[in-house]
Amino acid sequence: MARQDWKEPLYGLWERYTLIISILLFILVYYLWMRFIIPLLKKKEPFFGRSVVGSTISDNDAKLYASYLHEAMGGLGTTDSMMDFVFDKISGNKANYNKIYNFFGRKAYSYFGDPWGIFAITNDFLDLDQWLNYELSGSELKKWNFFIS
Ligand SMILES: [Ca+2]
Repeated sequence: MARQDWKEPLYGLWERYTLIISILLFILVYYLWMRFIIPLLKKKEPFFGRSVVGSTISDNDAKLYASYLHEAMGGLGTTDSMMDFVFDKISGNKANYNKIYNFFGRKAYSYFGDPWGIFAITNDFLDLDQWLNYELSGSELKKWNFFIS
């Protein structure tokens, strides 16, 4: 009787920790699975770069703008100001867009706004055209449509 009196609270405490640790472990395993294993297992289609002949932005800038676009579209909704910034830098030149497109490559896309596609469904590695199509609508999409192939 007396033994149970001191054992029970300890047991309860232990239970609580195992629950927390189990949840954290589950999240960690899920994250690693989605982030590293799935992309390895998945056979991605070959990615074909587009012509950048006549582009006026440097490789470094294109790389940077690709990361801006990823950031602008990755979260919930779309950060319009960042999209506009890059749109202006492209300055109507399709080769500039293509350069950014090439650096963007294919990125995990999730439909409910987690920035890095951690919870993306297996097949959802999308190129920049596809990202824009999912993220933009109305006049915003019309603006970018000239570049999208
Ligand atoms: Ca988004």
